Amino acid sequence: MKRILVTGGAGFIGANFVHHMIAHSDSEITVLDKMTYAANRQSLEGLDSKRVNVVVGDICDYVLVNELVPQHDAVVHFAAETHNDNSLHDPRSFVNANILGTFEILEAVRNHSVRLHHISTDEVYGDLELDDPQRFTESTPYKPSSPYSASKASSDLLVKAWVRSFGIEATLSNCSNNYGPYQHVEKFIPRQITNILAGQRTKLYGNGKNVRDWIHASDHSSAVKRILESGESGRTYLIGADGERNNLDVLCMILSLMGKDENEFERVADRPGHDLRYAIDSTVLRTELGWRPQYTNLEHGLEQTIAWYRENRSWWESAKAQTEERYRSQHVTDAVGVAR
Ligand code: NAD
Ligand code: TDX
Repeated sequence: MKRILVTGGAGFIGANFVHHMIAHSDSEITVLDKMTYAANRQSLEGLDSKRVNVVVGDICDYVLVNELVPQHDAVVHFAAETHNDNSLHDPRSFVNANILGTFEILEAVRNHSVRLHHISTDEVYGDLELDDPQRFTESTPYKPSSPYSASKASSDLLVKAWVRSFGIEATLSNCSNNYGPYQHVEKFIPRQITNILAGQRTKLYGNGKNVRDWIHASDHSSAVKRILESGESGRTYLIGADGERNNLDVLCMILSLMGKDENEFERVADRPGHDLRYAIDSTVLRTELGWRPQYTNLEHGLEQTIAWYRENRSWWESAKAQTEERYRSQHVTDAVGVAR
């Protein structure tokens, strides 16, 4: 796996993956990224320019994708529209990037016989009750709830069909909620951290009982590297680090780590269709491929993440005002009409 094409490499997890591969392999990487609002060029600064090349472009661009794919040994496909709240207001961009974009990547890896690893999410499985003893496994049926998760589920199904019908060499992974450096301030954890750093109140959707299964982006990267090296074509691997917490607990942890009173938050309108709980059983990845997460203490991982946002204000400050403005304009069009 010497030459790797990383789609979406200027986004949160893609950038963490590029840093991980540069530090832990001798790969040469081409990033293909459209540089949407979610991308940040600064996330790739300081990397060896002999090993990392950035191409600004769209995965839906047939000509560009077919020019780049054959120059590589593998494609790791992160590029997507990723924010659930946005998918409720602009589903078209999710269908375009996540479904049609994945289709173009699939056709190119098929035409040029290049290995693919497709990055997906646990949200394709829908949600679990809070007291359900089950967690998601590789055989859980798909039951996505939002336009975002439905578009990711569609992209997964396309990949599986291209493996079965055309024999392409591809693996898939479905991972739980990531946190860590370089995450856009629209997402839950960075939104709360940067609200506190900017002197604003933190925002909790609904009653805060919704559970997410947190994993550090660096552990997601090491899992993807392991699958690229040893995964079996056609297989799906679930990636998770046993990090289930409800949103209220995570918010209280952030407030306390940042020296604030645990009551200093605002309850805002809930997300329509809000998934209740996600939980990943990553036994297959651990037993078959021997993967282990390094970040097993969420509080410690959050402490490091808070320090990163404190020390890298220039990375997030310009996106902050725009993001909060987008939240304000989105809730105006919501039926509930309460500030989010
Ligand atoms: P992100 O929104 O931070 O980054 C997405 C990147 O894709 C951006 O750099 C954007 O510019 C790029 N992009 C979007 N549309 C594009 C297009 N048409 N052509 C080229 N580039 C395009 O997302 P993320 O959180 O880093 O997620 C990356 C992948 O991981 C996604 O596929 C997502 O579904 C998956 N995932 C995310 C999480 C999570 O917790 N964030 C969990 C599991 C899986
Ligand atoms: O301000 C907020 N307050 C709040 O309570 C925000 C932005 C979110 N929330 C809640 C909603 C969710 O229950 O926090 C939880 C996490 O929200 P997000 O960060 O928006 O993530 P989620 O919707 O769970 O999806 C994420 O994980 C799976 C990523 O955005 C997806 O791309 C990934 O597939």
